Amino acid sequence: MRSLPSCLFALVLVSSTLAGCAPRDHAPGPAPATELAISDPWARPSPAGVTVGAAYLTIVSPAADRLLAAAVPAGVAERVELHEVVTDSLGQMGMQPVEAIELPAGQPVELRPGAHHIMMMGLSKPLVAGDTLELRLRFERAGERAVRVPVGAR
Ligand SMILES: [Cu+2]
Repeated sequence: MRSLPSCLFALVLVSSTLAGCAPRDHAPGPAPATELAISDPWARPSPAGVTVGAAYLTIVSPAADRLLAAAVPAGVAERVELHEVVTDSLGQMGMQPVEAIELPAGQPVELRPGAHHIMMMGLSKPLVAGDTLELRLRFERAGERAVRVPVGAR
């Protein structure tokens, strides 16, 4: 499942170069990415009784873009926020919502524990290892993308 987004990406590349019909042997190395790529999505299982959960993934955008919002299907969570992790003047770690996550052109932006992440608040049921979360991401330039996020410990 983890390789699904990159497989889809490869399919898009193949179909967009069919017109040129270059033989594979003579292809001039990897083409520069023209599509936003999302890889390695995962969500942490949530312990029973905990109603918040976090999802992580890596985004590479060919052009500068911004992740503006994330959403899950109705009934899964009350709301979904983009969060950053901050350390206060006492050295205490906390997290807070951000308006957007900046995506510099061509640079992988990793949402991971201890950094930016997607926060689900008011989960109607715990996230259980083996489940899949249907996440929708909204980008300023690239528009909407659907991501299947496997739930599992890392
Ligand atoms: Cu958070």
